[in-house]
Amino acid sequence: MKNIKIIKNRSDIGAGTRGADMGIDAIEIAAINSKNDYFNRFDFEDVKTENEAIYNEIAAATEYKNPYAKRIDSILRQCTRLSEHVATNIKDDNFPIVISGDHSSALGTISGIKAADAQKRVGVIWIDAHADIHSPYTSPSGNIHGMPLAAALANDNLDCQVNEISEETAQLWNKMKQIGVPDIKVQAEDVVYFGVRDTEEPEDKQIDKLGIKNYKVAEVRYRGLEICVNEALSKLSNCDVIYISFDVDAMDCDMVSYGTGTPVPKGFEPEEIIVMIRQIMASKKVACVEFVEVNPLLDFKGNKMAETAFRILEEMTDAIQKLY
Ligand SMILES: [Mn+2]
Repeated sequence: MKNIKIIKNRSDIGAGTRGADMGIDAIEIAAINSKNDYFNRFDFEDVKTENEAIYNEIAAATEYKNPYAKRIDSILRQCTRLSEHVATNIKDDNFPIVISGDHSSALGTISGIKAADAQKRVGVIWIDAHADIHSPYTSPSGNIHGMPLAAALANDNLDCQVNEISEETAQLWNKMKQIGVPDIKVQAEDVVYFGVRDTEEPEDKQIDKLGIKNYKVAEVRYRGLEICVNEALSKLSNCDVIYISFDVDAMDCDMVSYGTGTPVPKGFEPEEIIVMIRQIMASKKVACVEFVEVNPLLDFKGNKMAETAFRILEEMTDAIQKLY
């Protein structure tokens, strides 16, 4: 049985709104308030953050130079650090559960999975309201939490270029693609989306061009969750390992909570996420999972988003303990 390792990555500098760095603590408080000793049961590691980049004048000057990839120098360091934590734990035969702030971290996690064994083909199941496949060349906001998949695929989508980026941004962005291993981490055919429903035009074109399958909420309900997850797993059957990236905004904000940076209605129910993740876990191919974008500062239902995330985390951990 693998030893579970919780990796706490309290970083929110890839988001446009502050507070996702507190998501981990909100999840821990959800556990404490339900008298659950979850966070005492497992080993954990804290990843050093760069969150001071928000206040630091030098970093602010860099932000001015990189408007289409805000705080990219700090995010590059943060993702590199997270990548090292993930790679070390996988090499030690641990099962890393990464709890991050904003979703830019996923690039670090994927890079770490690839760095642990570059020969292994990595499949990605991306459960999210957003496609996160912008590059600095296409992003309307310049927030890097919308870009991790583009960096992992090493695909800038230049056909849809909107922004003229600086030389500095271009160089740092290329370094983002080199974290962990110098090559691309994931092939487009090995990526599957669940629940993506809030995209911009350059992303739509890129998803079409790369042929990435998106299991929309309506399709999943119409065809059946089990059938869709089975189909996704068979699409990834040539992958040696699978990474699950769970952005809590995949869930329906009206039904669950607005405690996340970019809430979107008409998403999944928590129960659907639990069934989905349990079925993916049953493939016994999952090497790492990540939870992101819980922002308790935006939650007007108390701590509901973190409580929901914790419930999913517990179910998922139970599946890991039984199967890995
Ligand atoms: Mn996301």
